[in-house]
Amino acid sequence: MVFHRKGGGWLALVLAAGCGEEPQAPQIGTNQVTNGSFELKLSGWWSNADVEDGTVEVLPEAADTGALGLALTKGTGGWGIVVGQDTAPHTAGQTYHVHARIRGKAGGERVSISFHGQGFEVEAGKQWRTVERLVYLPGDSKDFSAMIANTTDHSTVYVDDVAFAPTQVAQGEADKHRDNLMHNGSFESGLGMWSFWSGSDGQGSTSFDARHSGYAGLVLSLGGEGGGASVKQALPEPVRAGEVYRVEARVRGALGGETVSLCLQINEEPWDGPCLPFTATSKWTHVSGKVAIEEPLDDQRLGLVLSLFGEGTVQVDDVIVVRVNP
Ligand SMILES: [Ca+2]
Repeated sequence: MVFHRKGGGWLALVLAAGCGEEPQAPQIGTNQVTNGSFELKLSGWWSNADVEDGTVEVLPEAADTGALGLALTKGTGGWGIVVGQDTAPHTAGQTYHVHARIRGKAGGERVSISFHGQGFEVEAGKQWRTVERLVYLPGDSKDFSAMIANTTDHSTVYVDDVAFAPTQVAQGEADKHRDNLMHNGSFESGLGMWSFWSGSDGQGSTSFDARHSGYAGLVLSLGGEGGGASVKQALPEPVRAGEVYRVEARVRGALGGETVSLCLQINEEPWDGPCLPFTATSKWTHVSGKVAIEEPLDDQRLGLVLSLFGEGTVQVDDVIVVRVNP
């Protein structure tokens, strides 16, 4: 995903594309955190260093740019050593852009970043890396915190240039569908609300080239190790026996012949639930079908799971789940 900040850059992209109807790249607004560069030491930030086994320091060797940066050192107690900042409330359906520069003292440290309760995890390397993600906030929330945590025992993570900014994104077909039970079904907010899983070497990301509508779509790929790669999103409410859902998605294979399935699946062993298996072609295909909820799944919380099986790459966009009966 390529991001464009307000002013400069975006106009050039429109002119280069030569078309006024090109979908709009994410438009990043004003940063909501103060002192994200830690030049004012820990001003504006709170931490849990007084209750957890670890330290929160601002040090010259933790700086990527400027004079100072943040060092989060975790011991063995608790979940993680955390810094946070309370920011202005969001409204339902808003997207935020998250930016940070991160480096691990040893490399391989796990870093958890969240905004208003929507989070993700990244791994630090021994060199500075840019973490840049979109998060999607489905509803109102009582949690207004922006948080960064080092969750790896006996390790130190350096952090600099932290920003959380409200972001305008394009609306795809799945977003415009009034009864869609999926949030961010057109992947305009990156993988916001979706969890990616692979049992082997699978990858999941969003890109402009994978769009069917809007500005972005999902790319799922698997290498020679096979197995599977999936994205999953929980339905907002438990399902009832006798209900019928229509599930649909737009899918295009890199070569054609890739094996994909769309399932409504329970979120625990034995992973039961109705599925629509299909084979991708090299052109966009509208996969659509109805699935019925049977008695054993009554009152269970299901998720939509879209999976790729076997080596290959598929593009996916506009995932829609609608309850059609009763
Ligand atoms: Ca899209």
